[in-house]
Amino acid sequence: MSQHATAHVSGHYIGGEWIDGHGSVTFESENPATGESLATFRRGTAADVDAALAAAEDAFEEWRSLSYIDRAEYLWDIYHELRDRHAELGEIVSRECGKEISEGKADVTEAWHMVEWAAGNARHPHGDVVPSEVAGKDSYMRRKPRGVVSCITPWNFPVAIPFWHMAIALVEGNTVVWKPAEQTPWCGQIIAEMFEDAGIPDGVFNMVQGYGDAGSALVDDSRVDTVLFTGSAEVGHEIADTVGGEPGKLAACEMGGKNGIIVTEDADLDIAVHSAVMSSFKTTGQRCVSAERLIVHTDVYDEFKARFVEIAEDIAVGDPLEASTFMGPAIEADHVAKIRSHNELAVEEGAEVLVDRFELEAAEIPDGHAEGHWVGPFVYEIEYDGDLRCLNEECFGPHVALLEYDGDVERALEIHNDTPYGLAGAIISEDYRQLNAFRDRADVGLAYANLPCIGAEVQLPFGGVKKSGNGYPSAREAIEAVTERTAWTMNNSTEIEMAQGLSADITTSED
Ligand code: UN1
Repeated sequence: MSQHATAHVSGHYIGGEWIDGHGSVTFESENPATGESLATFRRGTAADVDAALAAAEDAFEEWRSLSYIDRAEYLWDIYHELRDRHAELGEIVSRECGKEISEGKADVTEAWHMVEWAAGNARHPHGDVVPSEVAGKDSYMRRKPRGVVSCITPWNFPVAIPFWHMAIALVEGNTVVWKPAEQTPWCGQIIAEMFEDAGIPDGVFNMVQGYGDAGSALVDDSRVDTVLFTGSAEVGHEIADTVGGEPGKLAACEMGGKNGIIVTEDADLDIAVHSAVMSSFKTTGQRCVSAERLIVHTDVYDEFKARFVEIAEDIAVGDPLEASTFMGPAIEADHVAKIRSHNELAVEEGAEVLVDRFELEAAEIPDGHAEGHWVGPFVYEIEYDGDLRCLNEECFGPHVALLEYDGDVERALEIHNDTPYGLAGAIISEDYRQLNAFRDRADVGLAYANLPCIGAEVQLPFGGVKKSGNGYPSAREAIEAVTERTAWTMNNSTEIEMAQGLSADITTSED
């Protein structure tokens, strides 16, 4: 696809073919930094999802009968293409979702890391040899694919997260129907082209472009064995509820957070300020692991506040394609409105506003970018109260609260854990006891010490607790959600001998 494909309308990839599908509605991919249209796509319908699921179901038996290593070969082709096209694809990510260019490129890097992990894992053991009580028995834990996997992915990691889902699902022997986020269909189109270039057998990988209605069709259909979802808590909980009622079907939902960083009285403040700025403002606060709460000990509060505020006042918001930019725009106009309402809510609840760059000065907006969805940092301090909505509801923007605490690390942890979410968090301290207290007691799936709470690597399980996840981590651990385990026991003897001392004698009335 060319870099300006507005004249052309791109369709869906189903059963090894590019098709227009059943619907007549199209939608645009928009550059959030300029408002310009990048390309036009067909909006998928329930009938298109139906066709894709039929193709995926048809392709399953043949695909599962290949070896892991043969299946992984297709992914290695994609791995090389991702690497070869790094700069080009990084720029496309930045243009389509507004992340600054180093983040656009890191998204592509994270994608090939995941492909490398999943395809490399094809040569690693996939189960365990388990001892038996009975010498003549061999027991094994084996894995087999679940079948058809639906993947629904977000716009903020438009290349990496699709591969968190699909690389593992495919290597494990499942077939896939994927719906990319409606904000980033261009990245979706390119990834589908890569699968086509790799020559993946027809129907093994399918992509339907579209909105939530296509996503619902992908969740509801009885041919789907696993739904992999990464996105908002609102949608994720709906999916988990729907799927929970269907026996045999499984949903792995990774959602957001109201992530916090604790800065104790023993913190190195250079590390604290650096980590907080990265966690709150990188990706314009639009990571599910971004920090919206900074919980700072009273002994270091004033100094931390002064240093953090000074940077927030000045942080470079601008054209995502410029290397000097730290924060690009928000993804879309509706999201800007949502960020505004979170900022207003904090004020209504008594926030003392320290930095308000929500409306950027005209001079801060780069030339030719007036139609972009610009927002800057919003920093406030507020007295901690567990009932405040602003401390419980995720904004998904550059919106961050400073909370002063007094007392020991247990007090900081109490505040830290007092949200419905539990995805990521960090502690900044030079005292190893405080670090270990956080490691053991923070209600999060991703915990960091003396680091930002963003930037997890793919070889770690990625997932949260409480409202942030439903118990099936993504990335490396998606393997659990796309396979069934079989406990396989084989007898090498001609006698039947049972475990637990259970008698294997058959007695009859004659005995
Ligand atoms: C997300 O925040 O939506 O840990 C995903 C990170 C990235 C993935 C983030 N590897 O920051």
